[in-house]
Amino acid sequence: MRIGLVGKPNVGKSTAFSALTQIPVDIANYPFTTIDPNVGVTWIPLPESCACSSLRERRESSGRLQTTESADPRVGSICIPNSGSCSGFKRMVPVTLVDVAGLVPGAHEGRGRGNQFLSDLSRCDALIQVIDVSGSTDLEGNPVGSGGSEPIDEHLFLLGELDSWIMGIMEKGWDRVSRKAQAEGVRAIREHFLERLTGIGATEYHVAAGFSSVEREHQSSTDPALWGQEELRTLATAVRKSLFPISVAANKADNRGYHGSELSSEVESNGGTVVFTSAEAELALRRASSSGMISYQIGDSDFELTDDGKENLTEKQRSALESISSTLSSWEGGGLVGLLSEVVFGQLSRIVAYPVQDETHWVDGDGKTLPDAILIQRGTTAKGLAFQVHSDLGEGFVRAIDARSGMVIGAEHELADGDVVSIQAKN
Ligand SMILES: Nc1nc2c(ncn2[C@@H]2O[C@H](COP(=O)(O)OP(=O)(O)OP(=O)(O)O)[C@@H](O)[C@H]2O)c(=O)[nH]1
Ligand SMILES: [Mg+2]
Repeated sequence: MRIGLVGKPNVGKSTAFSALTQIPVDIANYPFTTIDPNVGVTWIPLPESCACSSLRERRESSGRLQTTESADPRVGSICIPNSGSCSGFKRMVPVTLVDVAGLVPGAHEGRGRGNQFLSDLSRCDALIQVIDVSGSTDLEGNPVGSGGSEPIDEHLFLLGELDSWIMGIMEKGWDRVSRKAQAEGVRAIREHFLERLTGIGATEYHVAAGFSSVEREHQSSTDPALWGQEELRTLATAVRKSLFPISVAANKADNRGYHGSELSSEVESNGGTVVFTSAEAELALRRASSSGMISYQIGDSDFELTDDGKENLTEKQRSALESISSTLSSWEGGGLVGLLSEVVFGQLSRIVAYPVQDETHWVDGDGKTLPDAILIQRGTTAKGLAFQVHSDLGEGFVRAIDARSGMVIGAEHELADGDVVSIQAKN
């Protein structure tokens, strides 16, 4: 799972990146602080309890495990994650974040940093646009104090730039291809687009979505060989929508309450979500936590002072942290982590599957309990999961076993959320 943080310069993309990944990066109140992209990993909790809670129940009811003691540091969890963690059956799974340079109007014509860096977004499953809702920066990211750009303008120009970028990729060689297509037919055109767009992650599915969109919106343009700018733009927009679903972090919300509903309706009508955030506030809590002053879980708005904190923080520092936390808890949506979870589990409809080797004990070859929690697309089959674990496992797939029921499942069986699956393959 890979998510890109995009937006105009100076909105808090790097601040959000740093709050989520705990990686220190350059943050400053002027445009183009970030030039080369930052890439890092953050962790989000699965919406449902980890499968180790079912395993624990089974073991307890068969008398093979005592009930949890109150002093258990893992609060009942018995899995051994290869990556991430699990405590109180709250299983954390990794999400890769990419924080790129700011985008300004006209980027596709080379303005600002141009749009070369957009290729860094190519393999992203979704984008989060960070928007400055405080009005403290103009469309180019210059600090203006107040009265900066309108959030809806910030959003629409970004969509336009992404479309122009995709269109620029599609247009290379178009004249030649459209001439050729007059002899060879539509297939040559579809192949051209696919060839041009695979580099940014598009498949036949995305190109087909683009073609359907042109058919709907330009009903008289039946011959693709004669398509001009308008049809190509419709195609680019449709490809962008299916390739890069977008949600919005309405950031710097600590600075000014923003009540515009125009942005929300635009984003939501395309399947996205808007959540109020203060990346700066979340980063401050995160820093206080890593310096040992407070105990704070990323994604929470509450914290507790540690003994160190009680001893070392001044009254002013304490009340600053408290005011940050009360601001964060006054907003719905769970801040940056809440937004990420909504993108992954809501907008992208990801569910989780736990591949194991031994369907009786739910362990891998090394005896590790439920080591992997893999995010899969809803509708993924048993064989699809096998491929996601390893191409050898997919190619040699023989059958799988649903470890919860003990039943054999075939290659085409669609997995459900939380399935524990043992895959048997020829080696
Ligand atoms: N008030 C407030 N300021 C914020 C918030 N998030 C970030 N900032 C400030 O906004 C400025 C820009 O933050 P960055 O994270 O560098 O922004 P960016 O979008 O990465 O900027 P570029 O890399 O230049 O595109 C910094 O001064 C941050 O401290 C926030 O939630 N509230
Ligand atoms: Mg930055």
